[in-house]
Amino acid sequence: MRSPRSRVSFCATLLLAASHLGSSLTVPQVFKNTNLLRTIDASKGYVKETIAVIIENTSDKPQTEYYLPFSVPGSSAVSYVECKDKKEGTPCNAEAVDDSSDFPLKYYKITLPATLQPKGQVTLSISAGITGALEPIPAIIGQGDKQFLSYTGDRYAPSPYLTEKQKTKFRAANGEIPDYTDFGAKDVEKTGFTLTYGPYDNVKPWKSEPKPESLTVRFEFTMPVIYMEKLERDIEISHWGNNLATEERYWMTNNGAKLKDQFSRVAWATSSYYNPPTAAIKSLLFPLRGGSKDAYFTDEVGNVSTSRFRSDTREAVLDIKPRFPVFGGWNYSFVVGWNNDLPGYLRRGKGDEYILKVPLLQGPSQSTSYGEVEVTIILPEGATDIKYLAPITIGKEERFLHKTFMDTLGRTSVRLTINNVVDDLKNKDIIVTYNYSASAAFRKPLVVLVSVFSLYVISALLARIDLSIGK
Ligand SMILES: *[C@@H]1O[C@H](CO)[C@@H](O)[C@H](O)[C@H]1NC(C)=O
Ligand SMILES: *[C@@H]1O[C@H](CO)[C@@H](O)[C@H](O)[C@H]1NC(C)=O
Ligand SMILES: *[C@@H]1O[C@H](CO)[C@@H](O)[C@H](O)[C@H]1NC(C)=O
Ligand SMILES: CC(=O)N[C@H]1CO[C@H](CO)[C@@H](O)[C@@H]1O
Repeated sequence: MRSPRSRVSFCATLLLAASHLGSSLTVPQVFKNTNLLRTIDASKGYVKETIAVIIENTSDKPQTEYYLPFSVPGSSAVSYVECKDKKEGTPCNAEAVDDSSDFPLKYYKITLPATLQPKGQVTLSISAGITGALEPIPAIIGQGDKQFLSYTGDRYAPSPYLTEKQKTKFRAANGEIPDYTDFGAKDVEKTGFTLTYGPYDNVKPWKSEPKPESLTVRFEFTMPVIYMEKLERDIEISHWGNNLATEERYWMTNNGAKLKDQFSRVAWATSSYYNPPTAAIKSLLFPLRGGSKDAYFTDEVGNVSTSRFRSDTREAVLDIKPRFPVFGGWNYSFVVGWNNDLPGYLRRGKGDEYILKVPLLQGPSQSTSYGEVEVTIILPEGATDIKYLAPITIGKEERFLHKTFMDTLGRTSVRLTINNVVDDLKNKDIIVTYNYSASAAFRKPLVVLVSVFSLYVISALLARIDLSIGK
């Protein structure tokens, strides 16, 4: 018979074997972090967090699943997570865990690029874009004042495993860092744009109680905090016109510190002469692919003439100036669009199959984050069998027929919605394949021919009627 004592130790082993995280997520204690370096890059107006970590399998079984949480308090959110084996460069899959019982932590399940044998080690590099984590402090500033952003996060990188050694690097936009948490005892070091916290030894697995220690950094940010509340991006393919048309409708806000007093055009004009850095959005530069043409820029009022566009076969740039400088808390909606020759983006596959490769997101060269991005790909009439391969997890997908002038059926369209996007996604391609048969391709000229012919017949008839009246 078992003694009560052995039963107690059996329970203790069970407790050790699984640290309980809320009601639904249980992370098996099969790893330890041997060495972890966390980099928090806040130099772009949103946060990019990178974790480089050597993990070790501390169990007696081969392991493939590693868990990593990101802290997203308040209205902040994870935009994307990317993972790779740091040495080999092989990508690994990172999947959001549907569990919020450990708020503010958002967990990701990482599938290791290869099974890790007991005692085995692997170095992972995991990056995440995080939106809404920077707050202007002060929240309201004068027209010529400096702008500062503030970041608050955990002192220790949160992990469900023991971390033997760790450091955190915080990267600001420049060397002006008036306030930052100093835990004392040479815990933090400032060099240039960077603060380094640690090294810290043997940090225990994350627990919500007692409340984990946090660190706050307030730094100067001389650029605007460009935020697109919404972007509607339409990509329209015309086999017949041999054209790829792009149109983008933006609802933009400057998420920086709000303007204290009324805007002074005189002060603005005077200071503009010296062209000082400003937290207002004065212009936006859209780098486009080579060969782009027919670019336009309109807003609610109409065509905006203060835009410049230059293009050659290698590159193209559309430089737009909003009608007014967009200060913190101000909005500006506008539309840009351009054309490209289709052959640079579309190739023929087997049989009736076509393969389209276009950037999922383009947008301005300045760092930008997006609330909601809706990308609509409008294929020719009669396209079937549509499949796509996206560089990011798509939130929502809709398929419908888009009807325009002279279409009989409507064009096959796919609309993809993604939330909380950062510009790291810029220029990553989406690949769309579809079938488009010769008979479908013939429909358009046929419709045009029939309509022209009927017009001819009608006018001929009218002419005869005319004649008969004239008699
Ligand atoms: C706007 O500009 C485009 C292209 O430059 C031109 O075709 C169009 O007529 C203009 N519209 C207005 C209302 O000025
Ligand atoms: C800007 O747009 C947001 C969201 O559409 C709105 O809540 C806000 O009131 C607008 N701000 C101004 C100054 O119009
Ligand atoms: C689409 O094209 C591929 C390649 O030619 C072919 O295997 C497939 O059967 C086609 N699908 C349809 C519905 O025609
Ligand atoms: C079976 C086996 O070798 N398990 C080992 C897994 O790794 C930890 C340390 O990393 C060892 O303590 C285990 O013995």
